[in-house]
Amino acid sequence: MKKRLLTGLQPSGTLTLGNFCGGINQVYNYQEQYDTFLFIPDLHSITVTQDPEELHKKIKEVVGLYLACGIDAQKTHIYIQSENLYHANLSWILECHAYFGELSRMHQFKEKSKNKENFTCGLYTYPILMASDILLYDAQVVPTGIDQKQHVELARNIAERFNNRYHGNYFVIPEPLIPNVGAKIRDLQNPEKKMSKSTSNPKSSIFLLDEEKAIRKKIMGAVTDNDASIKFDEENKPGVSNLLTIYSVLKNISIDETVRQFSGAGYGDLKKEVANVTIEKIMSIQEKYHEIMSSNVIDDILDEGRDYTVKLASEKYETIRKAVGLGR
Ligand code: AQP
Repeated sequence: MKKRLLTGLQPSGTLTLGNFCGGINQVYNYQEQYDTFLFIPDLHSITVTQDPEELHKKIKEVVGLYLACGIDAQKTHIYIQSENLYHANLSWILECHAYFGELSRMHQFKEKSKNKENFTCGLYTYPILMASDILLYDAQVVPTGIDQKQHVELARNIAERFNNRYHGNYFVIPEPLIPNVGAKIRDLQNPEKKMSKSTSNPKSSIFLLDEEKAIRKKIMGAVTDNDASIKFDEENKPGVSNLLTIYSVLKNISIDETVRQFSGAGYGDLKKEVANVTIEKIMSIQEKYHEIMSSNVIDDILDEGRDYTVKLASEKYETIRKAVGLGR
C-alpha cells in the first residue's frame, strides 16, 4: 500500500514562487509515489482578516493553480477544509491535548504577531488546526517548506502524547518532507525573510499570476550584495543564493551545476536568466490555468474530494471521540 502524503496552501493571497517551490512542486513530484491529499486550508486563512468576497475567489484560484501546476485530480484528492467539519472538531480535541507553552514557541506565530497590538486567538492555535488536518487522515508524510517544519513537529508531539495517554496507536506519527533545494525562497527585497503571498510590498514576491513584465522587473530589481561574485552562500549572500535556488528548482538541476553554469557571469546576467526561466515556467502555468478556469471541472473535483475525505475523517473522528470518552 502507498504511504499517505498530505499538504495544503492557504488561499490568503495569490500563490507565490515560494509556495510553488516549497509546496506544489513537491506534490507534483511525489503524486505517483504516494496516496496524495492536497487541500485548500481556508479555515487557516481567516486567522488574519480576509475580505469575504476575495477569499471566496481565491479558493477556486488556488484549485485552478494546483491543476495548472500539474496536480492530477485522478491521483490526488483535492478538497476544501471548511467543507469537512471534522477538521475543526478534531482540532478542538487536540487543543485540549496541547500546551500553551509549546504553542508560544512557534516561530510563525511570533513573526506574524510581532509589533501587533491585536491578533486573533486563531493565529495562536493555527498549528493545532494544522495537526488536525494531518492526523485526521493518518498522513505519514507532509511536504513543506522550512517555515512549517516546526508545525509538523508539534503535530508529532501531540500525536505521541495522545497515543500514550489513551494507550493505543490512535494517530500515525507524521514526518515532514523538506526539499533539499527550495525550502525557503526568499523575499526579493529583503532576502533575510521568506517570500510570502501576503506581503505588503508586491516587489518582494513573484506571484503565479503575475504578468511577464512584472516578473522581469521584480527579478531585475532583486536585492543582492556588493561582492559581485556568484557563489552559493545563504548566510553571507542570501540574495544571490536565492536567485541561484530559483534557477536550480525551475531547471531541475543541482545548486552546484547552477553555480557552474554562471561561473564568470555578472549579477545582471544571472538575473536575466533567472527572469527568463521564471517567466517560461509561470507563463506555461498561466496558459493551463486560464483553460481550467474557463471549464467546469473544478466543482466536480471538489465534490469528489469532499465526499471521499468526509467519509475517512468521520471514521477517524469517531474513534478519537470514543477514546477520549465523549458522547454517549
Ligand atoms: N518562501 C517560501 N519558500 C518555500 N516554501 C514556502 N512555503 C511558503 N512560503 C515559502 C510553503 O508553501 C506551503 C503553503 O504555505 P501556506 O500557504 O500554508 O502558508 P505560509 O507558509 O504562511 O505561506 P505564505 O506564502 O507566507 O502565506 P501567508 O503570507 O498567507 O502567510 C507550505 O508548505 C510552506 O512551507
